[in-house]
Amino acid sequence: MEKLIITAAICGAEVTKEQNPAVPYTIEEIVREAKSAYDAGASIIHLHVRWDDGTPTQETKRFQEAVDAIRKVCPDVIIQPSTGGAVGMTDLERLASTDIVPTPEFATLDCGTCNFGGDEIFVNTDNTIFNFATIMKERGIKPELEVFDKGMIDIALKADRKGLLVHPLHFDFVLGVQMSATIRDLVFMVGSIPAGSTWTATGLGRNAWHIAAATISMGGHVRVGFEDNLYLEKGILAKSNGEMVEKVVKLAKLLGREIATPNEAREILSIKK
Ligand code: KMH
Ligand code: ZN
Repeated sequence: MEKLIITAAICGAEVTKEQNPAVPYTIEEIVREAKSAYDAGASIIHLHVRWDDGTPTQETKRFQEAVDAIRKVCPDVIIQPSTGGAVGMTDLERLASTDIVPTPEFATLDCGTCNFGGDEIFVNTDNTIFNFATIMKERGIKPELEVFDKGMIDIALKADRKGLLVHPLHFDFVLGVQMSATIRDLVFMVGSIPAGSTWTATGLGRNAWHIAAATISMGGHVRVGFEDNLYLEKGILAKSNGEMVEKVVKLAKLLGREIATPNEAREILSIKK
């Protein structure tokens, strides 16, 4: 089996220090969390940034500061800015994270509108998706196709039929937000993407670990981190993103999968550096 790529979603836009004091807000905290994940075996950092008070922002300058600081301690890591940002942000605001220098090699592309709990709706119209895909293609940014249910795979494939995506496609199945997170769900999603695509899976909250174990066994790649889950196990808060990455590395060892370095991850995902 291919080596395992571990993505650490270290911060997110929604989780807070009230929920877990290790959630990073400041640049120093973001760097600390990125380094802990990288040292433990993550080859990709999925990046959101915050102002020091925890408010999410997509401001280019703040992203640049975070990326430059992460690069100093994790020189070869793949940094994947979020273009999802936070619920309620405009498309222009969301894309500002990709205006950093050098242009990011990878970024998320959310492929549909999704219920985010309570009254929150994460809006991604077809035009938003096609526009983001066009811009990313023009700028040579590989999109990670974020899909929160099967319909979003179909929307991504619509973008593909319009010629807006470059193959091989890479999907991230985010299970447990809008769609449930059973192994049957995961198998269904994996069976619904084009042959030759690569995929990562993310289980929200308590779904993190059975989804990680199934994904490692099925040949996919794993995303963990505070954005998705605050607990190392039931009732025990994770002290760092690194602790969660370490748990994935242990599972991978038990299941006989080696861990990919950042450059091996670039190769597997056909990312140009
Ligand atoms: N924070 C969510 C509204 C992404 O990073 O592309 C969107 C999100 C997805 O986290
Ligand atoms: Zn995100």
